[in-house]
Amino acid sequence: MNRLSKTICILTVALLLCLPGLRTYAASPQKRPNFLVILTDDQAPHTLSTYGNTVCQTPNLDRLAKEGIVLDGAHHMGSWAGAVCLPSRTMIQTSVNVWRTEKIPDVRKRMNPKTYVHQPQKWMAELTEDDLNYCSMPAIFHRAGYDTFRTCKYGNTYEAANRLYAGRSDRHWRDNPVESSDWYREQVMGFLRERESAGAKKPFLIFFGFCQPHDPRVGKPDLLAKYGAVNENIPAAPNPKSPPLQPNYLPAHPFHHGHPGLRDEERVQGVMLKRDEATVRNELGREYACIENIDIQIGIVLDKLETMGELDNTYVLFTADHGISVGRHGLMGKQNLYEHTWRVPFLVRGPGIKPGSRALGNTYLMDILPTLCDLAGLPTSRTMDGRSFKPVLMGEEATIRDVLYGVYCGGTKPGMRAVKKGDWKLIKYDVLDGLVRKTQLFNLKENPDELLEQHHVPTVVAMTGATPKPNQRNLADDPAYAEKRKEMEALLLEQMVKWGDPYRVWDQPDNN
Ligand SMILES: [Ca+2]
Repeated sequence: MNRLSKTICILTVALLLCLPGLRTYAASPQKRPNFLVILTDDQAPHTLSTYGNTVCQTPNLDRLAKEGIVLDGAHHMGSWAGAVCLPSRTMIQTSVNVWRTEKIPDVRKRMNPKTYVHQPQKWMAELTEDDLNYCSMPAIFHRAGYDTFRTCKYGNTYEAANRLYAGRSDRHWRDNPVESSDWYREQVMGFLRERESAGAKKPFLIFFGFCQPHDPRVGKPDLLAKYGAVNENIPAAPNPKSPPLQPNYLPAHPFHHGHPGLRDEERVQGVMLKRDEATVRNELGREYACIENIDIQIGIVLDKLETMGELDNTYVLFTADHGISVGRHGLMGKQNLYEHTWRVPFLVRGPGIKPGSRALGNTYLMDILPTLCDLAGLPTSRTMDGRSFKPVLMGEEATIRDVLYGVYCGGTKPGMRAVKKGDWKLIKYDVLDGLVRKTQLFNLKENPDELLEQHHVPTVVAMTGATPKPNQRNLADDPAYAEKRKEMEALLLEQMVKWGDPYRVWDQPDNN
């Protein structure tokens, strides 16, 4: 290199270092964000104060909501099995839609704790780019240099992706449920303490799951007492300290849900087929006791992240695998498409998110993975059906889609379908070999709790203390809304075609 070339080279380097953007990059490359994805098992948004609950106390989740964004329109897409967890959790890990999850050959495969040896490096190495799990949550973030860790339940969850987390500490959902939430928290704390002592520099992705408030909702004694609930020997009269009935409580659903023998509707410990006030209020007390305990565990982890100086560089997401009824509409389970069950709570805190913000979002759980990729600056994959809602989190958009589609067909076929657009929602039931064929049409702005004719019955009003307005009912057969129903019916069919729904309900054209 001659003198002139050297001079030009030095001047060029000096000029580049003077450019503000490049100088910043050269001095300190931007730190990549961490992710803490918190997932509860069977929790309706309505259990949190940020969604209007005035009884269940969750100060740590309230803080998360206050310091981040709350989504009012987060949904799971549905299920083809009574175990709604299974497709839901598969959608979270892979971002494929509900019907595609059904076709995954090993989707029902379970971990056997007696023979399981965790070998994530081996399993990662065996993946080819054609494998769906190549673009699963743990695989993508592992390849991107993240330290991935998972603690959650095994059983009714997607094993082929779960085993790809570099660190894994799972246990069965029925294994000592009263202290399970503390146990899951301790697994995360152990992971964080190890990172701390090792001086770990890699960014992390932690998948932090709980197996509550799923039944049996075995609460700790002090929290049960606080919510006037007991685990056993439920009194015939309601405990006055137990939570009040929900405004859409019913003593029975007006028609059969279509899944005979369904565990969640018939065999929940302490509930079984009972829907009386004392039983439902006791179950709500048990549920709230479990949720407050979960909140305590989340608080401990968030405090630890703050102490480690990691909290402000971490996206903390809180959601559930689906909602649940617990007495609303006379149902107990998660196998329906009312708002309490179709929707999920969704809170996010992290870099760039305006504290105290709120948006509709219109998201599915399968959107989580592309969103995490987007937030981490990683490419998404063509295998994903979900889409990033980062623009919603950053306050740039209110929603990422206009229309939402929901499925339940774990019982008799074709089952239930729902579609929602704007204020309007349609649900159709075609079950028990044509014995139940029903349509419901709701204006959710005027009737957010999806009240039915049965909610107007004086004995029900006396129990809930909520007097419905005349138009707070199913509008499907009201001639004034015939056009709206027609429009929503067409929209439902369009969505069923779009997502590859293999079934049609009785009044839709045959798809053969
Ligand atoms: Ca669940």
